[in-house]
Amino acid sequence: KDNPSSSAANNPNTRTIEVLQSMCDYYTKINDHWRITAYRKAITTLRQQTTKKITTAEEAYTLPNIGSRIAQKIEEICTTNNLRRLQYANLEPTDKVLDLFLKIHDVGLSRANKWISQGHRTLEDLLTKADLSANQRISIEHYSDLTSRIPRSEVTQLAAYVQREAFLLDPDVELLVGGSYRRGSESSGDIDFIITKRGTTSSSDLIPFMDSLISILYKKGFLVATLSQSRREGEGSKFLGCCKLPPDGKWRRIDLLLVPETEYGAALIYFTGNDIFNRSMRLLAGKKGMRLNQKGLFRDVMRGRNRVKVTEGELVEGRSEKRIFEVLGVRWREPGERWC
Ligand code: DCP
Ligand code: MG
Ligand code: MN
Repeated sequence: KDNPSSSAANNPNTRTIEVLQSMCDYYTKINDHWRITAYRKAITTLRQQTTKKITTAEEAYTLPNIGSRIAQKIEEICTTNNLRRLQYANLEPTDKVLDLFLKIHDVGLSRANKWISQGHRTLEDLLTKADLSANQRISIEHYSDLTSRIPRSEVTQLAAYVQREAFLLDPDVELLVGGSYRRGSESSGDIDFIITKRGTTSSSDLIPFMDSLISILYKKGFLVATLSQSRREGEGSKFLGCCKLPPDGKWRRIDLLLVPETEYGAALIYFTGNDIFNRSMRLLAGKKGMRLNQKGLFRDVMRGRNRVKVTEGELVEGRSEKRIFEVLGVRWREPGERWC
């Protein structure tokens, strides 16, 4: 029989197992039997992976007894060397501060921990003593607005406001609200617009429209901040910012995503989510020798060493959401059914 300690030392997944084990210990403390079992099974599977480090959720999910949620956690552990949820689970005072800081736009674990190690404990500390980017400052100044959920009725109003201005600029442009709103959630963290127009083949075709829309929405007092804006063709053109219903609505996070008609179906799937559903769809595409991303479903993607992509492959379908489900051989799921 193997010596358990020596095999543990050789297992490239030791660190991951350690973190999962402390999650499991936590669930043991709170008597969550279902999760205890799920974590134990996942740990057993990882212990058997003695030659390969599992670093992505996709890889993890293909292994026996690892579900999509734990698969995602494995990826998070490998990328951050820790797990946010675990730190929330313990009630150390610094963890509450961490929780507070992590909700600031663009702040990840390393930034938040750095502030903590510099002695900052409150938002006021950050505003007065920390070295902040313009976006971090905006996000802290409007912290309570930006971290509160947006009621569905308000998302509807915000959407109507943007759609009206967009229609006046160009009646042929279509703006649909994706994300949690499209899945039917009673409240959302932000508002995600997917913007397209018939006849477009590149997101850059929509950039002049986006520029005019943004400028008019600023003039009207609807847009109040720009967090980032990308006009690059590769990952698509988008605007991330903050808006409010004039004259004195709460500050809300808004995302505008420009999508050409040729990619609309794939973009709808991606931006409707949820993220776990997206992972399982991409995984399924992979199992069928295809690749799904926010631009389309592709076949014959050439990969070289270390699975690095050599070519994008041949586009199978991009326009139609329904068609992508069909080609993948999965039953159509209404947006409200797209979680896990
Ligand atoms: N998305 C994803 N993977 C990510 C982030 C996002 O697949 N890491 C996709 C799925 C999400 C969509 O983009 O549904 C929109 O992202 P949001 O962060 O706005 O998430 P939701 O709209 O789903 O939820 P929320 O109500 O918190 O905004
Ligand atoms: Mg959203
Ligand atoms: Mn969003």
